[in-house]
Amino acid sequence: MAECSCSSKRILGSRPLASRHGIEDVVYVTCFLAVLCMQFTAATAEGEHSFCQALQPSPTLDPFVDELPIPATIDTSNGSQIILGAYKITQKLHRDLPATTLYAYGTSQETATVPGPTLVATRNHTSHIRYENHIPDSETFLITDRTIHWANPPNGGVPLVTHLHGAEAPSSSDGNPDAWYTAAGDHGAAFVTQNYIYPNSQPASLFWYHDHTVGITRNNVLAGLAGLYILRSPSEEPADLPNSTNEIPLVIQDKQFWPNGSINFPDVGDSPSIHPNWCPEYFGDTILVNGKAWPYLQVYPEKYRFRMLNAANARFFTLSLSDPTLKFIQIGTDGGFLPNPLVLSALTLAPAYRADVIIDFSNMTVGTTVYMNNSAPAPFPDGNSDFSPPSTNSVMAFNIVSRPPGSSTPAFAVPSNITPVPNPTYNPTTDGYRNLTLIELDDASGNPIGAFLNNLSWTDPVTETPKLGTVKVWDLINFTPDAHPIHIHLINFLMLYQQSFNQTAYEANQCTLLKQFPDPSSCFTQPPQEPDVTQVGWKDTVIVYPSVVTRLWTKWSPRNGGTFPFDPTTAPGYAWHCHIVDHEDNDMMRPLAVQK
Ligand SMILES: *[C@@H]1O[C@H](CO)[C@@H](O)[C@H](O)[C@H]1NC(C)=O
Ligand SMILES: *[C@@H]1O[C@H](CO)[C@@H](O)[C@H](O)[C@H]1NC(C)=O
Ligand SMILES: *[C@@H]1O[C@H](CO)[C@@H](O)[C@H](O)[C@H]1NC(C)=O
Ligand SMILES: *[C@@H]1O[C@H](CO)[C@@H](O)[C@H](O)[C@H]1NC(C)=O
Ligand SMILES: *[C@@H]1O[C@H](CO)[C@@H](O)[C@H](O)[C@H]1NC(C)=O
Ligand SMILES: *[C@@H]1O[C@H](CO)[C@@H](O)[C@H](O)[C@H]1NC(C)=O
Ligand SMILES: *[C@@H]1O[C@H](CO)[C@@H](O)[C@H](O)[C@H]1NC(C)=O
Ligand SMILES: *[C@@H]1O[C@H](CO)[C@@H](O)[C@H](O)[C@H]1NC(C)=O
Ligand SMILES: *[C@@H]1O[C@H](CO)[C@@H](O)[C@H](O)[C@H]1NC(C)=O
Ligand SMILES: [Cu+2]
Repeated sequence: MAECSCSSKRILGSRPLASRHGIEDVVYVTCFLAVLCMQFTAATAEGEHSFCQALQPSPTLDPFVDELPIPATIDTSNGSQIILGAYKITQKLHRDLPATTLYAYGTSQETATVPGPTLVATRNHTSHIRYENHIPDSETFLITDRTIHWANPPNGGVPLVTHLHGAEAPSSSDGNPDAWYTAAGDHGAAFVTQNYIYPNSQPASLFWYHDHTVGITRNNVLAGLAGLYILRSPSEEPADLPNSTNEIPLVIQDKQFWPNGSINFPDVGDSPSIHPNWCPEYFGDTILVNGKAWPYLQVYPEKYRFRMLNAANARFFTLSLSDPTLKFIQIGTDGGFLPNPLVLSALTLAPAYRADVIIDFSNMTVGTTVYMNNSAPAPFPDGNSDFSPPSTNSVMAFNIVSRPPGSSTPAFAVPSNITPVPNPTYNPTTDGYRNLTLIELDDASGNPIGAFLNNLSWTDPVTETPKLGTVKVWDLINFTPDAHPIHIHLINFLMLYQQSFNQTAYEANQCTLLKQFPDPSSCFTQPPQEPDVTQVGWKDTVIVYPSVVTRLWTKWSPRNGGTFPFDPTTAPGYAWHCHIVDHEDNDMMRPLAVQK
C-alpha cells in the first residue's frame, strides 16, 4: 500500500506490548486509514477532518507580544459559599489570533476566564464552593468519542464535574468522574451534590481545580475548564517569601489552532475503526501561559515566586532559563514546601505537576529579556520530534524593567530548613503491599487503543481498598513505552525508589521480578534508585517511567497525622489514574475505596 502522508503516526512508541484482548479482528485498520487519508485532501478545504497526530499547523504567531494575564483571585476563607459556574465564552489567546471558543469557570458569564479565577483559601477555614453547569451546548464542541466509556447523559448537554486536585476532601466533594451533571439536570450515578466543601486542613500548597467527567475530561480540560487554588497557612509559611506583585501564577498548557482561532482537536483517532475519534495523546504546537500564547511578563530585578502548574493534556515541560546564571530555586511541590530548596537549571513538570519556584532576577540588567524555554520530548521521555516543533521550545519571556521611582524593593528571601524531612516508615510484615501494572493495548498495526491500570477498567469492581490510617506500599510496574504521571486522590504520598528492569527479557519469560538485583534470574538491571528531582517531596502525582518499577509509600490518613475532619470511607469514593487526560479517559483510571 502506498505511503500516505497523512496516515496516523504511532505516538506512544514502537515496542510490542502486552495486549489486553485478542486483536486479530482489527487488521483492516491500515486500509481504513488509507481511505480516510484519500478523503483528507478533499476534506481539509472545508476543514472537516483533523487527524490524530497529524494536525494542520497553527497559524504562525509572533511570540512575546501579549502581556501575561493574571487570573482574578477569589478569597474563599470567610466561609461564604462561592458560586463558580462553567460558561461557554470566547477569549483572545493571542494578539493576532481571532477569539477562541472555550469553556471557562467564573462567577458569571461576563467574568468567566481561561484559566479560571484563582481561589484562595486559608488553612483550617472551610471553603464552600457551589459548582454550576451553564454550558448551553447539546454536546461538547470538541468531539466526544462515544466508543470509550463516557458519561453519556440521556438528554444530551455537556456533563461536568469538578475535582480539586490535591485536596483532602470528602468524596462527595471530590469530583468523582461519575458524579457529573448537565445544565439540564441529568446526573451520573455517583452524584451527591453540587455544593462542595473543602476543609483545607492540609499544609499550605497549590492545588488546581479542573473538570473530571468520565470519558470527556480531556475535552473539557482542553476547552478551558481549569484554574488554580492556593491554600495559605500564614503562621507556617517561611518569612519574606516574594509576595503581591512578586508572586505570580503560571498555568502552562499547549493547544493547536485553526486560522479562525478555534481549537484544532482531532476528530479522526489513531485507530478509527475501533475508536473513531480518540487520540492517545493531544499535543499542540502553541504554548500558552495563563491563557496567552508565549506571553511576556515585566519583572523588576528582584526575587519572584512563581506558582507553576502544568495543565496540559499530555505534554511534559522541561523548563530552562536562557541566562545560564539564573536558576529555578524550587521550594515546593504538589504537597507544599520542600524541606530545603532545590537549585535547578532544568525543571521538569509532568501534566498536573505543581512547582513553587523562586527566580532571582537581581543581577539582570534593566532592558534585557530572559526567556523560559522548553526541551521536554513528547511523548515523554523518548519523544518524537513531530510533536515538539520549534514553536514548543519557547514558553514565555521576562522583560527586565526598573521599579517605579519611589517604590522600594522588599527584603525578599530564599528560605531554608522549611519543613521537616518526611520519614516514611514501613513494616513489610504488617503493612500492606500492592503490585500494580501499567499496560497499553494496541491494535494490529501497533496503534494504541487504550491503556489500563492492573489490566482493569474504571468500571471493574474496586481493588484498591486501603484501611483508613494504614500504610501501603504500591509498586507501579510500567510495561508501556512512555512515562505516565500517576495521580492518587485524597492523599499525598512519597516516592521511595524506582528500579529499571529488562522488559524484553521479562516478556520472554527469561527472568523474574520476584528476585532482587543482582540475582541472575532477576529482571532488574540495577539496584533500587533514589527518586530523581522530579519525584521528590510530598506528591499527589508522580512520574512513573517506562520499564521501571516505581515504589510509592502511601499512608491513608491526613498528611499531618490525626484524623480527617470528614469520613473518607463514605460513597461515592475516590479515584487514582494517569494524568495524561487522554489516557485517563480511555481507560487508565481505577476506583479507590478507603475502608474503616
Ligand atoms: C488482561 O486481561 C485480559 C482479560 O480481560 C487477558 O486476556 C489478558 O491476557 C490480560 N493481559 C495482561 C497483560 O495481563
Ligand atoms: C474554524 O475552522 C475550522 C476548520 O476549518 C472549522 O472546522 C470550524 O468550524 C471553524 N470554526 C468557526 C467558529 O468558524
Ligand atoms: C466573603 O468573601 C466573598 C468573596 O471574597 C465576598 O463576596 C463576600 O461578600 C464575603 N462575605 C462576607 C460575609 O464578608
Ligand atoms: C489546623 O487544624 C489542625 C487540626 O485541628 C491543627 O493540628 C493545626 O495546628 C491547625 N493549623 C493551623 C495553621 O491552624
Ligand atoms: C510582603 O513581604 C514583605 C517582605 O517580607 C513584607 O514586608 C510585606 O509586608 C509583605 N506584604 C504583604 C502584602 O504581605
Ligand atoms: C550576582 O552576581 C554576583 C557577582 O557575580 C554574585 O556574587 C551573586 O551571587 C549574584 N547573585 C545572584 C542572585 O545571582
Ligand atoms: C530560548 O528561546 C529563545 C526565544 O525563543 C530563543 O531565542 C533561544 O534560542 C532559546 N534557547 C534555547 C537554548 O533553546
Ligand atoms: C534485555 O534482555 C534481552 C533479551 O534477553 C537482551 O537481549 C538484552 O541485551 C537485555 N538488555 C539489557 C539492557 O540488559
Ligand atoms: C508483580 O506483578 C508482575 C506482573 O504481573 C509480576 O511479574 C511480578 O512478579 C509481581 N511482583 C510481585 C513482587 O508480586
Ligand atoms: Cu498515561
